[in-house]
Amino acid sequence: MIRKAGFIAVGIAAALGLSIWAGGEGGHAVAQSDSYTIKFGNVISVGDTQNQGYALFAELVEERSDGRIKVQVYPDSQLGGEREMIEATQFGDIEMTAPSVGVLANFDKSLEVFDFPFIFEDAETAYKVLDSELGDEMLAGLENSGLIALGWGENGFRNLAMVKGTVRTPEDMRGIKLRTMQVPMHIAYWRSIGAAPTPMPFPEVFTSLQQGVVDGVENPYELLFSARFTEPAHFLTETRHIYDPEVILISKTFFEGLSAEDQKIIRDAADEMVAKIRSLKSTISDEIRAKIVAAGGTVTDLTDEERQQWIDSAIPFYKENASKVDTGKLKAILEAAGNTTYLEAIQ
Ligand code: EAX
Repeated sequence: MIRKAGFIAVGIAAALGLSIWAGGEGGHAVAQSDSYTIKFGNVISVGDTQNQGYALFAELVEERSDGRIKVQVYPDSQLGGEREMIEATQFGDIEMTAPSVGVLANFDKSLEVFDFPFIFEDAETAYKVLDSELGDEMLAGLENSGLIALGWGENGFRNLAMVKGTVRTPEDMRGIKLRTMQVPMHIAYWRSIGAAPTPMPFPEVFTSLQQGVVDGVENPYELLFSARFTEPAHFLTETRHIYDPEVILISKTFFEGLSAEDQKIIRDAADEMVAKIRSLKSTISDEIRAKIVAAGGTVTDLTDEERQQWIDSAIPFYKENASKVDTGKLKAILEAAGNTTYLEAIQ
């Protein structure tokens, strides 16, 4: 995986005007008194809540290091898609990124348990699981992939946005070309209910919607709106089918080359960033939902019966796929989330 990233890393290095990595260890040992810049790439729109959190992180790190450490945030996919940026971070060509957990699961299969639909009822339940020992263990596992996880970020609950008309039930998805992330379990779920999932990196989505390559997309309201996907895809349905945590990543080779003092500055600032993102996220969906409607979109809530149809639609998927992931972890998460429907389905 790391080797394959070479050409992408070259592209990013060129975009940043850096010299091109030519083999050996990625990252660089940094002496305690050194001044340096952390490049933090992400696909999120510049004003979105995540980037407000990343800006706070940059500010705190700079201030607490007396200006020695600068954090340069590159939002809006300036450095490419999420897979590319994860590879560049492994490589040490950029220092930080914060992808959706689903995309990251391509690099650490144990994270795939978060890619099962309808696990979490609300964000509080998700936080309880993410902040538990199990969540910590999953973050720590990323070290095997050349990445240090500084914490769980948050994208939020994902909803549907369609171009041609409102979707209410799983049956309505039959034959629909839905852009998904490049996430095997997401693709498998949508396929299992008869949709035609079309995986692609985030930077390609807007044009694909406009050109009719796909009939719809799914993402939290905030990103759907800020990335302007709701212009072509203005029929929204609040399915909340996936709670999407992001993971705040820093290059392992880079981080391990830092002094203990700098590592602490970075870790502490990351904790504050996560707290800020969560607090901003608590109200943003409703705010953005109102903006989508004001801009001429429609947002449909499911009836209880329709929601139940969605939940039931994933039972065959759980039965089929539970044994393909770390089943013990999946069960532990469902249990901690109080989700008996799928627990019973996979017993
Ligand atoms: O992590 O690709 C996506 O749809 C993600 O939600 C986005 O990249 C943010």
